[in-house]
Formats: sequence, C-alpha cells, structure tokens
Amino acid sequence: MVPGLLAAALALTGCSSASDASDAAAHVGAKGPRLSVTGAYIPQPVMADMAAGYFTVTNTGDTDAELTSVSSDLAADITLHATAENRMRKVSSLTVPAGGRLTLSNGGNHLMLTELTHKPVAGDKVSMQLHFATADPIGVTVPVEPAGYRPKG
Ligand SMILES: [Cu+2]
Repeated sequence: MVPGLLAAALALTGCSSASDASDAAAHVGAKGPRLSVTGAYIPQPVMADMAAGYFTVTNTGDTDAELTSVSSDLAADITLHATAENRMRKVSSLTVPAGGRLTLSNGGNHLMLTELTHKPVAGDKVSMQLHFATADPIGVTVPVEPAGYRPKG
C-alpha cells in the first residue's frame, strides 16, 4: 500500500465521529415520517362527474407528515376535504401525526374527485399517488366498492 493513501484513509476514519455514525443511521430510516396506507376505497358514485375517496395513513415515524395532494388517472382534479360541524371545506393539507394516523372516512376527512375521466364501477381498481410535504409519494391501488359500502372495524 502507498503510505500516503494509508494516511489519508486513517485520517478519514478519524473524522467519522460517533455523531456522524448516528446521523448515518438516521438517514437509513430511523428518523422522519414512516408511512403506510391501508383500507383505501372509493364508493361507486351516484353521479358520473364526482366521487369520494377514503383511506387511513399510519405514521410509525417520529415526525409529522403532511398529505398535500393526491393524483389519479381517474380524476383531473382531486381535493382534500375536512369536515367540521357537518360542513366540509377544502384544505391545503392534512396532518399524519408522528406515532398516529390520519383517517379519511365517510362523514369525516375525505378526498373529493372531480372531472372524472370515466364513471368508476364497483370492482374497478383505481391507481392513486399520495403526495407528502416531506416524505416520498406512496402509490396505492384503490378498489371501487358498491355504494353504501362501509369498511369493517
Ligand atoms: Cu367534500
């Protein structure tokens, strides 16, 4: 081995302190939001031009995540809606709390899909992409369920 290279290698090793090592561990996923999506469905809509979407996002990480938008080939426009006092309103994001979950469900938070490319029918599968402020997007295959379907549990 060339003496100069050995010295350089030793110097590099010397630079890597304990805190650098823990940072490295953090970057492989110990910190930040850790998200998974379950229970997604779209009820078969009554009208041909509008549909709702529901799912649960669970965050087992140590940082809140913000769901900022959802895209799909089913709808040209998808907005996030929150429901308060029986009135829904459009919101720019929904929080998935660290160690908690964000639930979109009938009568609560939901997706509003408009400008549909076709009318979804029970049995269809719709692909969706969930976009987050500080986490990678998540792709979900969402089943279309009969109107009036309610998830179990
Ligand atoms: Cu709505």
